[in-house]
Amino acid sequence: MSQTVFLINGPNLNLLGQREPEVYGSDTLEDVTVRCDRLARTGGLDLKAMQSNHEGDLIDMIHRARDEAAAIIINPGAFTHTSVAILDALNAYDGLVFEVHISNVHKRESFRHHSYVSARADGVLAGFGVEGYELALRRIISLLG
Ligand code: CA2
Repeated sequence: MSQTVFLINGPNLNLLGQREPEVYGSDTLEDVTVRCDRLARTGGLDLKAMQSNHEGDLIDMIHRARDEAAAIIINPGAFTHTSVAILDALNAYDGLVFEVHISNVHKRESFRHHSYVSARADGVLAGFGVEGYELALRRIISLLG
């Protein structure tokens, strides 16, 4: 049976492609998910994608990953910079974790420079636009394959 990768997106990322294209590009979250889904299948993996604006839902999904996923790709949105609870959930997960930010958070306001999630992540991509999700997935395919 194929191994599963969870693609988890946090608050406001449902608006991708609808606002601020100069920062986040013009692809929608659906576009990103379709591309990642295709790439995962090419690499022999299943992809399960979810987005939520609610911290508890993201934590519940990370808990589900403990039994269901070999890797997580997560863009926690603004919770990146605030959520010890998401870090705690990821610390209770044994698989691979890749943190993705569409924008280069280090080139932006100083409150975006710190990430709680990076303390757990096996890799961090920032500033590669939405291609960052596919780059993270390529790395997972090469590690799991
Ligand atoms: O660069 C990233 O991917 C971020 O995780 C995006 C978060 C931001 O708070 C982080 O500092 C960096 C914000 C997501 C908001 O997404 C939108 C997308 C399109 C239009 C409006 C918001």
